[in-house]
Amino acid sequence: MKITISHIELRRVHIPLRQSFTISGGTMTEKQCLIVRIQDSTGAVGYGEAALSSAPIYLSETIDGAFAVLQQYFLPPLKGCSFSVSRENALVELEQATAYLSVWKGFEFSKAAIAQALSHLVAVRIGCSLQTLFGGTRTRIDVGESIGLKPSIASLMEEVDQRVLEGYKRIKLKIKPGHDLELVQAVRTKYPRIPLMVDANSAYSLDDLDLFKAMDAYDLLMIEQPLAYDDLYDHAVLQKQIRTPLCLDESVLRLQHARQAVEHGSCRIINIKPGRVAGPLSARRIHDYCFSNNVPVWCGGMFESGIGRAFNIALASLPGFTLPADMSPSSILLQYDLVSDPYTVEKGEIAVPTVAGLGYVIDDTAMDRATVALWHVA
Ligand code: OSB
Ligand code: MG
Repeated sequence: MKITISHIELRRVHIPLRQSFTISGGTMTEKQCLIVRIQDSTGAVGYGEAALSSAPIYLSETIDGAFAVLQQYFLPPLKGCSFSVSRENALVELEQATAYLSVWKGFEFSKAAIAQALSHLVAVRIGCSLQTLFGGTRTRIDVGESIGLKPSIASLMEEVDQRVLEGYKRIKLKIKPGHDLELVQAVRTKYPRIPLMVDANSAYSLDDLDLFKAMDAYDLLMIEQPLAYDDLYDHAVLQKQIRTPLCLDESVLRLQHARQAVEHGSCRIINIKPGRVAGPLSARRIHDYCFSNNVPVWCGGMFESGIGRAFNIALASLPGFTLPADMSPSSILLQYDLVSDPYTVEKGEIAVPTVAGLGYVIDDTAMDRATVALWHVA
């Protein structure tokens, strides 16, 4: 069948967080993101989310920059464009439909929003779930919680206690220089056996080697992105000197980086965030490479709304995603969601939707309430 894009909308949405979230680079009090909505000539609709932060505290792409680039470059060429899709060949056809984006450098989260919206639209038109579209097999996803930097160890322990009680399958602690070993020590002393890991969001350098050697004593599942956001080399130097596996997040933006990291020994685990790697198709390629090279992967998050999370869940159901995902539900992260039926986490697991399309129902009232800017391709 043929898909002809007739209408494209871009929104900036703001949703207050239930509690502020601090990583080594700064604090977020509000979830801000961009939502792309693409409609075809039959009236079918696809949504995608650029799950960014407003300040460049994670990577360099920001909401304002992404909005401008989507407006000026990425979205206009799609209007009026046509492509064929079939159930048998949908992923190849989606690759072709998004190939025009590859001439532009960077802006992975913006590209991801388009790839998601087109994937959603294709899933609707051919009548399959996102899981089926991407080739996922798992029926449930294991969930871990990512806990931000807290004002005190007592407040950190309170949140850890609650999540352990609720059955979350792994605890991830954000760390930064001066707030690291004592957090790990406190949690490990109280919970000798829970799967525990830390995420530094690039806050350290090789000068901190002794700290990472000391972390080897705490049986951590992994240390996520300790060194620079664009580094592969120093991570390999560090990995050779410690036992705990390193996991890369920020440093892997596409398949080539994953391959270089694995070949060079920069990490033993990769966090695949579909937004960071320019969308679900690229995420699948990285998964397939890691799966065939026995490198475990897991699905990271960027506090996506129910829209972005739908793609993360579908991808996390692929067979190589063997470690718990950062997939806490909107009920603990956001004041409200952009879907009316957000998923829940029961005993640390999420059921993967099997219905055709996104798997969740867009809440138009919530979407309008969250919208602070709206633009259409003319
Ligand atoms: O590095 O994983 C990260 C949130 C903002 C910026 C960076 C990160 C995070 C998270 C979010 O840990 C976890 C989630 O989406 O549940
Ligand atoms: Mg991370």
